[in-house]
Amino acid sequence: MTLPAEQQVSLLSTRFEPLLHRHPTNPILTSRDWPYPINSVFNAGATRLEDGTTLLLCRVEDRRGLSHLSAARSRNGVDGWQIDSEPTLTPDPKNYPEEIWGIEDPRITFVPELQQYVVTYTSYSRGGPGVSLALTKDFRSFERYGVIMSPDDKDSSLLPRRIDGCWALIHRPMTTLGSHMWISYSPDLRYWGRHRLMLEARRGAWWDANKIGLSPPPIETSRGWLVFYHGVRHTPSGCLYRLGLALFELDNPEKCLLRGDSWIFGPEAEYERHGDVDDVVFPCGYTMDADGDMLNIYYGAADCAIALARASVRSLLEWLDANGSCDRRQRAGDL
Ligand code: BMA
Repeated sequence: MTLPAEQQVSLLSTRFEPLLHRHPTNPILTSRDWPYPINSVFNAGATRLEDGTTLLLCRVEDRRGLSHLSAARSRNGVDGWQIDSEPTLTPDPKNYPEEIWGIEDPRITFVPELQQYVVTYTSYSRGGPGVSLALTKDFRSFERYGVIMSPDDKDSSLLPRRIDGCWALIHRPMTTLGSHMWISYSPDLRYWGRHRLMLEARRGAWWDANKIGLSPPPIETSRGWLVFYHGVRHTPSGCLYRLGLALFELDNPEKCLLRGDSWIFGPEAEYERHGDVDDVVFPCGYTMDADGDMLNIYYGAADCAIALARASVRSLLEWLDANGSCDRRQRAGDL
C-alpha cells in the first residue's frame, strides 16, 4: 500500500517548522510519464514562458547510464505535462567532445538583455564533469557555446544581468581546497576570469561539510540574491543531499550577507529516500507565482523522479534574519 505523500514523510519528519512544502501529488514526473523508454528523470531546470506555461528542462537518463535533456511543458506547473516526443537536447560528442558521457543538471536563466534563455549544464567529459552553456529562445533550437569551465566543475548558473558590466556565473570547481562555490565574470559569456570564492563548505561534522554547490539559479529579491545550495554529507551508508540558504549582496554577489547554520530541507519522503541514489533532494529550478512571493521549486528526488515544493520568499528571508549570520562563518573553513 502506498501512503499519501504527506503521511510518507511523517516517520522521519523533524519538529522544525517546514519552510518548503511538498506538493501532495509528488512526485509529479517519473519515467512512467515519458513518451519513450528511459531509466529515470530527475534534476530539472525550470522557467515560466511568456504565455505563462511552465517549462521544465529535465535530465533524462537512458539505460546506458548517459543523460540528455528533455522539455516538459504544463499550464499549471503541476500536471498535464506535454513532454517532447524525442530528446530535446542530446549530447553531441562529435562537435563537443566534452559531452561524450552525457549532459546533466541544467539551470535556466532568462536574460532580458539578450531576450534569450541561457542554459548552463554539466557536460560529462573523459576528464570529468565540466560546465557548458547554450542559448535558446524557444527550447527547440539551441546555440551551443561549448565548455566554459573545464573539469572538475559543475552546479553552475548565470545571473540574469551584468554586474559592473560583466556577466557573472556561479559554479563549483573541485580544487585541493575542497568543493566550494565560486563566482566568475565574463564580458561575452565565452571568456571567463576574475574567479572568486563565494561560499565555502564547512568542515568537520557540519551538514554542509566538505562539499557544497549551487542548487537553482539565485533568486533576486530587494534584500539580495537568495541562494539555495546543497550540502553533501558523507556517511558510512552513502551521501546525504540537503538544502541550505544564504543571501548575497545584489551588486556584489561575492559578498555573503547571511547564511543559515542548519539545513532547511532534506530527504524525508519515501520517493526522496529511495531510488537509484538514496537520500537525495536536488533542485535545479524554480518559478515564481504572480504574487512575487511564492516559489515553485522543482527538485530531483533520489535520482529517480521530479518533485515540487512551495516556499514563500518572505518566510525564507524571515528565517534567514532569525537564523543566519553574516560574520566570518561565510568562511567556515576556519571555524
Ligand atoms: C551530484 C550530481 C547530481 C546527482 C547527485 C546525487 O553529484 O551529479 O546530478 O543528483 O550527485 O547522485
